[in-house]
Amino acid sequence: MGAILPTPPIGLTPLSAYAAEYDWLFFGMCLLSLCFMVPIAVAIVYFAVKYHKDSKADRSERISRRSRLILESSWAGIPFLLTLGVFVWAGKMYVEWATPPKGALEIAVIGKQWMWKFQHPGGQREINTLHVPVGRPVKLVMTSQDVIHSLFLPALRIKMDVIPGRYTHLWFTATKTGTFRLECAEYCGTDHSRMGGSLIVMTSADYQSWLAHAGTAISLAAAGAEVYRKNGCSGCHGANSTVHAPTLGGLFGTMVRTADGREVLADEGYIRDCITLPDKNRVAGFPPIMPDFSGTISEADLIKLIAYIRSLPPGARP
Ligand code: HEC
Ligand SMILES: [Cu+2]
Repeated sequence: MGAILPTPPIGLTPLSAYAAEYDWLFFGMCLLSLCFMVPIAVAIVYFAVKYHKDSKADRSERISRRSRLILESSWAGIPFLLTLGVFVWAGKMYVEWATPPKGALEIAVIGKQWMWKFQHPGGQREINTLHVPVGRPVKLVMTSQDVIHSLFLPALRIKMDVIPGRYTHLWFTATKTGTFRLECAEYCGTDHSRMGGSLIVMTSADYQSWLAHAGTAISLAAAGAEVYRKNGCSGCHGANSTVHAPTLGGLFGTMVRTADGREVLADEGYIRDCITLPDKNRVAGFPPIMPDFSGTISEADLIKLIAYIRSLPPGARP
């Protein structure tokens, strides 16, 4: 694992074990390419000169079938095994990149022309600056309010598209404190080049005091309760409702059977789709009457609503 690897000698200092390992993979591939490219280039030039049309080089020697077989299988086989090794290493890193650990600190990210909006679980909001604690896994749950953006954190060697109508993820565990760059890596209009800011990694204690001073006493989930009430969700999903609608408490993370017979994981994206694209996943055993709230609930409110639904204990019907 990356934790035991020293920092590679060149380039921007990596800010996580993943980033350090990423650098080794990158330098390893460069080195491997050089190891093949240089001898092959030298051999091409050497043989081109030695056997050019008018040269008197001895061309009589014939290579035996057996040596040809050995030669050909080794120049096909050795690079194949080496690149397979690169593939396995990169595949392992991809899985690591794509699998946020359970219990990571979740921060909501909304990209818009031309700024980054961040919201912490306690409701603290910030623009173009992201404060995170050191040594703790952080998971970014990201969406866009307009066009496609891409959040790029060079020191962490991670980047992910931020897409309207969908949630994408990034996660990392920063290994040292400091201020690092944060950028949009997808051309998104006039001020794309200015759509950046900073990632500020703080000690756990500094982060806690930053949270305390950043205002907003109301958590994301509590703010979501207000969105839930305002939009009349309880009219159907509440305990006193006469409408036959599913219980939302305990829904998050379970598998839902849809009316057309599919099994869908109830993650952020699923709940979002239920609210903004209800026809996509009608729940089996219920009348298909969940209204379409697309366009009426903002991205920021959707994030709060999802936090609220996640916070409900199993069986709760508020
Ligand atoms: C008119 C009644 C009604 C209202 C209002 C309503 N829902 Fe629904 N909702 C339903 C019904 C019925 C279903 C199940 C059938 C379906 O998917 O259409 C459902 C399904 C859902 C699901 C999927 C549940 C599951 O078990 O997979 C979620 C999440 C959801 N609603 C959230 C909301 C939220 C949030 C609001 C308020 C913004 C809301 N609903 C407003 C009737 C309603
Ligand atoms: Cu952008």
